[in-house]
Amino acid sequence: MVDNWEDFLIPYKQAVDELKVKLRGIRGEYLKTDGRSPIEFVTGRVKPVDSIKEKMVRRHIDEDRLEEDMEDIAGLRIMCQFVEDIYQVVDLLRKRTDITILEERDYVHNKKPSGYRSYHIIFEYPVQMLSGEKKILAEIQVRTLAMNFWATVEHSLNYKYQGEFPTELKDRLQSAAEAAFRLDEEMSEIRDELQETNRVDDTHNTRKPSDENSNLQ
Ligand code: 0O2
Ligand code: 0O2
Repeated sequence: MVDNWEDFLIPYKQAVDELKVKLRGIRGEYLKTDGRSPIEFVTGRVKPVDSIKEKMVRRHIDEDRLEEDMEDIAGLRIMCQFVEDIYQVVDLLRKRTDITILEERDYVHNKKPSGYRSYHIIFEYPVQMLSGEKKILAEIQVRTLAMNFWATVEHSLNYKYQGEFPTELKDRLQSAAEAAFRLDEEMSEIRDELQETNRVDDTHNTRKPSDENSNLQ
């Protein structure tokens, strides 16, 4: 049993705070070295006690098994501009030595029935407590800005609606999720075409002097 929720959540809060600093640090490092980062912004939260209790009932999780069975008490979100950035961030997370990945769920290419898309990573993270090291479970959701827009609005509609959506509204939410994904695909295509245009321009620019030289010969 959890005697004191505030005390129980201390290592989770510590983990969220530490990981926000670390992940925002990666963004800073990218911006400094490359001028652009696959991480647009990072948010994080400790699951509120009411939501923990609601999920315990919904998922039949025993209070004594919370630490082992509830993976998202500490949750972070990484927002990216492009779908490709999601996989770059995931690769980066796989290489980190401060987190031990236990499970990956690719809802980007295997969307949930609701239309939801994101890449979820469940991992173990060691927190240094007064009493020594404590390993906790945590979750990082990696998604594009468009996926985040859809999930945020759908989540708040769901919350307000307090129950199952009528079928017609479910269908419309699913097609809104598809529209968001098409937007992601279109933005990636535009980026690729711009890069191609720049590459061709660069090739022309670097060729010019030698072209001029060959004219001189
Ligand atoms: P900046 O300079 O505003 O970018 P905290 O721990 O207090 O820093 P907290 O309480 O976790 O932040 O807030 P939250 O909601 O998790 O937001 C964290 C960061 O994400 C903040 O940036 C927000 O500005 C940024 N953010 C939230 N929503 C959006 C959004 O829709 N678009 C963009 N681009 N950023 C967003 P910083 O790093 O605190 O500072
Ligand atoms: P929060 O803090 O409100 O975001 P379950 O929680 O049982 O549905 P499971 O199998 O434990 O799911 O994990 P899953 O499905 O990999 O991830 C659950 C989390 O993903 C949810 O957390 C949401 O954050 C997000 N998510 C999954 N499906 C949807 C969806 O259809 N719409 C939106 N908006 N978000 C979704 P929680 O528990 O809801 O917590």
